[in-house]
Amino acid sequence: MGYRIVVAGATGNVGREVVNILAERAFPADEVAVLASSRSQGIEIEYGDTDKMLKIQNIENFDWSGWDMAIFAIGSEATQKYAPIAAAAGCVVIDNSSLFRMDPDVPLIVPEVNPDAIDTYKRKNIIANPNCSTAQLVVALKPLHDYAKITRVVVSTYQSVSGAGKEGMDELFEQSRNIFVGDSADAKKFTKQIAFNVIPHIDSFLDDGYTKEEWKMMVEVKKILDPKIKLTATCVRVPVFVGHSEAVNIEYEREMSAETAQNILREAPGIMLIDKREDGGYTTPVEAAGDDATYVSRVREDPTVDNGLAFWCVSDNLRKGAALNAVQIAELLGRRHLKKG
Ligand code: 11C
Repeated sequence: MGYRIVVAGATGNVGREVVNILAERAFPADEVAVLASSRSQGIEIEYGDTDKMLKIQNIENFDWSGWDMAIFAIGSEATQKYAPIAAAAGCVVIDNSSLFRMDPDVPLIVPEVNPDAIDTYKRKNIIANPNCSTAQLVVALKPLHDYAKITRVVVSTYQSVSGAGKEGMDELFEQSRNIFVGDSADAKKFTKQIAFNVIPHIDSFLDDGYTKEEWKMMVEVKKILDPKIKLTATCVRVPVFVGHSEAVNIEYEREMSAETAQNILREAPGIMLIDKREDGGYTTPVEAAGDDATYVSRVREDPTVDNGLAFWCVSDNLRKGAALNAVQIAELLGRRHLKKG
């Protein structure tokens, strides 16, 4: 016997990936329900590369009882409305939005990093999935932190437009084409032209001058990995369709040589170390897109601080940053708490 699992927001960038990844990983599902708004009701979508087709159901009148778990990719506003209804009906919600991440009664999980934290999920029947830029970072930081405690992280991100949804991808495509043919490049989704440009602004501004995206990295790393880690971030949108990159600078309590870090990362779960100190001996977002791994390259010591280390890290933001991590949480939940068969 397998699970009855729901994907809410199955027509969006992340929801589509969730459906593909469930099929790809042969998630033990007896039944998969795909939900979206009434606009998409009745549309048929493929269950990955299988022959199976799934019909979109209207989330507004969906009956959540009898479903084991639901992966939500519908944004904070709709999550606020539907997650409590699903959770109260006994369907465990694995939520991609930022709504519940910092709720002390909701575990925020990256399975390679803090699997044990899932054990408190029953407090609300909700489990949160972190922000994409946090997920790949903690996968890389965790094994290094286990060896020599991290005290401070300075991270600069280079985030793809798919993080801003389909509208973000469409805007990069249309602006690039318009500029080529000499038309205007009006910004709609982003605050400035994104084609052939970079924008040092993701999500809304906070009073202290940081953006919410930067704040999320700071607080989520503390919640998932270690509240003692101090982190400062600068989050930048770049004209890349899929794949977030991060330049990471770390200070440790004790010495961490580049060679030790490379050896640790080579063995670490979820990490692919591609670090040849030669032309092209590193990974870029184009190569990471479509893959599950978090790629780490350019590992080197930082001689300007005590026990400093720097590296470059790239991952598919729609997969490890969102859909894959959510499916891994569903698998973890099944293994630890909702055993079937
Ligand atoms: C971006 N990281 O690239 C964002 C998208 O809190 O889940 C995901 C936002 C979130 O724009």
